[in-house]
Parts: sequence; structure tokens; C-alpha cells
Amino acid sequence: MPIMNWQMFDTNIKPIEKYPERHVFAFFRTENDTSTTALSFDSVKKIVLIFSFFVFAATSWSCNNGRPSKGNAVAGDKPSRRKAQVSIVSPANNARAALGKSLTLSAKAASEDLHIDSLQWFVDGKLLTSTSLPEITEWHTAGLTTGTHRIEVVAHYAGGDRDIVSTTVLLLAPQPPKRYTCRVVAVYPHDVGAYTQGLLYDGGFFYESTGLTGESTLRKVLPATGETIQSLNLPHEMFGEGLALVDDRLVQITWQNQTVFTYRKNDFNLLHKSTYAMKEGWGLTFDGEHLLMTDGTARLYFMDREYFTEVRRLEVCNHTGTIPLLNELEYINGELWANVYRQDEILRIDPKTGVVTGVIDMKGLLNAGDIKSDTDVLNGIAYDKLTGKIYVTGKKWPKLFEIAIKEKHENK
Ligand SMILES: [Ca+2]
Repeated sequence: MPIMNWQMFDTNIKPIEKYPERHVFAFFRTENDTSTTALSFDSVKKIVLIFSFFVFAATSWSCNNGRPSKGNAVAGDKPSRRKAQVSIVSPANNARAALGKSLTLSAKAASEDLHIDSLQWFVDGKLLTSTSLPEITEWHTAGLTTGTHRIEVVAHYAGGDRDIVSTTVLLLAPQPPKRYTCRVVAVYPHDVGAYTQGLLYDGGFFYESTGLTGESTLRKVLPATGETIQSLNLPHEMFGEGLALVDDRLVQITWQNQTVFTYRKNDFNLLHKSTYAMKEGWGLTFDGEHLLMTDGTARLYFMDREYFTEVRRLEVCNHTGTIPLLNELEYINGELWANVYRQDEILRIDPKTGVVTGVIDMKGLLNAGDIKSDTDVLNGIAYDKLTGKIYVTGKKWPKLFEIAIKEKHENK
């Protein structure tokens, strides 16, 4: 499966709030001099512009006569092609810090003669505080989410000019995840023809979304026998992915078709078909309020349960970095459990913060004798909230397992 990991282009910029008159949110420095230019665009072009920003910024920094430029994107407020007169000292560009820590925000002027009226600090487009040099501001990250956050400072000068300087900080989990082992409680048959992309349990049945072009289905399965008792074939071009239950509606997303289907649970009648902006759809589950979706990156999207529009997003992190390739999901008792593509482990994630709190080792779940040439990866988690039972399977696996987990202690 081709993977396009475009998380590096995401900066979560909310461009409108502080520059309503211009919608300025992307900047570049020209290659032949060190002057800067601010670009103005409609917000609908945001993704393309953010991509451009990184490409141009990377080019400019590599051509900056070898000088360390502090790595900050810089822009003059007017297209005057002059250097910004302030720079961010702390945090350093691309800094990493543990979620919950307080970070120092500080900037410096290029010249002692420069008269700065005020500095406005923004985090993810929201005003944090106004101050003036050489004051230092504390940024408290407790209560935020892991992942990349954008820090911007707007310097207002005497005479009305201003500069905007920005950097990013990656907030990580404050401690390593706990480690768990897995024990098989019960074994059920599973259709080896099912390329499992979404799995859930409800009312005594599994509901499963299967993938592959021309073979994708939505199906209702009797656990005891693995028999498919109801099935719907997706249109030939549609590649089925994550599946979630919202009240009496099944919601199924697709891999690269940017299409979401909503069916009546009881008869698989198609109620609604719409599209979404993410290039890819991977995992899906429902937390009782929002649909939680992955797209093959480290991002977790919170989608509106009725209109499937994005409400918010975060980037899932452990203590060392972001975790890309998040796949099938299950919301379990306030936690998010997630498959990771091609990994024999399941992550336990705090969906409020994005922190990976646990890693469940699933190696050896399938016996060697059950592994054939087309047996694919571990994928599919289902939860029976009435009994607390947790089920897992994989793509084209002959078995589906009820599992229990136990914490793995160090040095074992
Ligand atoms: Ca699931």
C-alpha cells in the first residue's frame, strides 16, 4: 500500500484570526537576497501554501550563505523586502518538549536602537499574551495536546510597521508508554477472504469493512461461525477502510476515494454519501460525541458525527516523537486503541491529549501454521461495551481473537 506521509507539511495554522485584513499565513525568503515577502491567499488554498512554505523555506535556509538563520520563518508586514527586525530566541526552531512543561518564550531585536511598542505572542493562531522586550513569557503546555504547535510573534514598531516571526514546537508524551502482553481468551473463525479494514461489535454481531479495489464490502458476521449473514459490495472503484457505529448508523470511509458512506445498521440501506478533505481514510471509531479518524499519518481527526466535517485534530506522540501509520481504531472506555500499519502491536492512546500511554505486544498471536502466503497484517479491533470483551484480527486472517492484556514489567 503506497503511503504518503504528509504530516511534515501540516502546521495547523489558523490564519484568519489575527490578520483578518490580509489572511497572511505563508511567507518565503527569496533566494538571491535575504529580504522577505509576505504572501496573501484565500484560506481555501491553505494546504498548497503550507507545502510551498516548507519547500521555499528549506531552499532559502540552505542558500543562506551558510549562516545559521535561527531557522525561523520570517516576514515583513509590508512587501518592503527588508529583513525582519526581531527573531525568536526561545524556543529554538523545531524544539521538542514534554507536554505539561512550561516553556520560555523570548525574542530579540536586531538593533538596540529599534523601538518596539509591543510583542504579541500567538500559539496556534490564538493570542497568548502581549509584552515588550526584553520581557520573557512563559508558555504553559499543560492541558494542550501532543504534536506540532506553532509559535508566532508579531512585533509592533513605533511608526506602525510590524514584523511577524514564527517557529514550531513538538510536544511529546511526558513519559514512555507502559508495555503490555496479550493473552488469548477465545478464538473465533474469520473469513480469510476478508481484507479487514474496519471492525466493530454490536448486539451479538461483528460489523466489518473490507478493502481492496473491486472486492470491498460491508458485512455483518456471526461470531460463533464467522459466517457473513449480510453483505454489501462497494462500488468497484471504492476501497473500503474504517467503520464506526453512530446510534443506528454505520459509517464507512474509503482509502483514497475521499468518500464516506452512511448506512442504516439494520438493512445496510445507504442513507448518505459524502466526501471529506483528507487525501486518505484509514481508521474510524466513535467516542460518543465525534467520529475519530486516521489517515495514515500520526494525525487523529475529530469529525462531526452528522456532517463528517473536521472539528479538530491532534498528532499522536509517544515520548520520542510522532507515531505515523495509525490505522484501525477502537474507542474503549475513554481510551483510543489503534493498530499501526505493519506493526504487531496495538497502541493505547489518550484521545484528549494524544499521548501514547501503552503499547500492547501482539507478536505470536497467529500461530505459524495459520500464516499463509496471502495472510496480511494485524488490523481490526472491536469492543463489546456490555461485557468489556475486546476482539482483534488481521487482514485475511483465518482467526479472530478475544484477548486480555497484562502489564509487562521491566527486565522481563
Ligand atoms: Ca474498530
